[in-house]
Amino acid sequence: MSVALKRRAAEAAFAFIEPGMRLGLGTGSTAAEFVDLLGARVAAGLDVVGVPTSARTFAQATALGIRLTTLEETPDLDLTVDGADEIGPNLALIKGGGGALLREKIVAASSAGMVVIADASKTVAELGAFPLPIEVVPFGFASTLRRLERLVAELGLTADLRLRPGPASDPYLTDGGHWIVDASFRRIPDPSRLATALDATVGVVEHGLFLGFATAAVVARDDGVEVLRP
Ligand code: ABF
Repeated sequence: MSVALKRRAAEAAFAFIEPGMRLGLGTGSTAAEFVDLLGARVAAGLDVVGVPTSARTFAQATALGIRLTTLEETPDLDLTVDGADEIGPNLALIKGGGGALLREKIVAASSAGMVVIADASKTVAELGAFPLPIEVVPFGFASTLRRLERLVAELGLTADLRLRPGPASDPYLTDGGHWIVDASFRRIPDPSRLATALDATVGVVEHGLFLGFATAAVVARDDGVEVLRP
């Protein structure tokens, strides 16, 4: 996906921003474009406050001089702007390819609205081609993985522990100190059913199915921007 399209989607998201808003700030390369543009608007006088969804976004927003708060200080947010790995029917999302799904979901759940920014390659007729990230507690991992494998294997598919990039095969560690299993479902015909099953799996902290969160999606194409609603 081109940086120009990410930037175009990020720019168009400002149609949803009003002075004084309490914003959730997403993670990933598209969300980073939004934070970058927000930094410029803040420098030009826009007064907003943000809650970052990752250590990466915290560092970026701090460097840009964006005023930050926490959900402890500000538990109710107006709007979250974040990217996604897949955008399906009714704006059901797969998120978490960037490893920040837990904080992303908590921040989205604390927000009155959520605008997803993406290029058109992220829109799909059915979720599941992108492996679903599932955040798990390291304690008892082998046991949790068996439960997940049972769930996934019914469909003949696989669940793999995500590793850190590099030669050592250490698990990827989230900001919350958890690990991530990427589950290849290929097709998720009934996202709510799968979300319910994952919510009931002991050892799973959170999963990347975001159902009923997005209130709009700003999708950038070569010839312009389209706003999708659920
Ligand atoms: C975050 O960043 C994640 O939920 C999602 O996994 C990822 C999308 O990244 P990018 O914008 O770099 O494609 O939004």
